[in-house]
Amino acid sequence: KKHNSLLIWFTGLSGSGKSTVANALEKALLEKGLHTYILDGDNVRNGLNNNLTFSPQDRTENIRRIAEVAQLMVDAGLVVLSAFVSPYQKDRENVKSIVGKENFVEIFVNTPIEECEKRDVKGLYAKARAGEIKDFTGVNAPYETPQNPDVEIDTSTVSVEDSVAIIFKAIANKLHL
Ligand code: GGZ
Repeated sequence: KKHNSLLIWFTGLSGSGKSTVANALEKALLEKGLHTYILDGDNVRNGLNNNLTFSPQDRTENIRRIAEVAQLMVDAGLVVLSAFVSPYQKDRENVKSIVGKENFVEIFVNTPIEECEKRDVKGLYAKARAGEIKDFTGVNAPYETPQNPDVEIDTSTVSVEDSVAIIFKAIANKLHL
């Protein structure tokens, strides 16, 4: 492989800690001199994918476009960290086939929904419970548990720092570190 590039795919419920861990991991990778980019809801759903809802069909299209963008970035030599709920197994498998299995690492942020809901950073769980959001993952839309993730972390019991160390160890080999 020409570049030190990789797609690090975080999947998990809203509030599970995907973005927090991805941001901390990015810092560690930057310190190693790698070139990185974070894809998340803030920079993708507000722009490229601002015509998509949270219906099953639109989530599939959301993830497909993200995978194609990530593929270009991996091609350009970046370590891409992505933080999307990505609740469907078939969508995550499609990402892996788009970027190639040798360029793909799956991180399952398996924080219990009770903890995610307790955090409720954006108040979305409360709204979903009140019936104000339909199709909210974990409340009234499914989350299909990853069957064979490369790494699984629970941010209710493992610190961000330790989570980064665990992931770093799992990917160091692939990044020739
Ligand atoms: C799940 C939703 C929903 C619904 C808005 N279901 O904690 P957040 O706020 O920042 O992360 C969630 C984000 C999920 O967008 P993704 O693009 O990651 O989803 S998917 O991969 O399934 O396409 C949450 C917010 O958007 N949000 N409505 N109904 N999360």
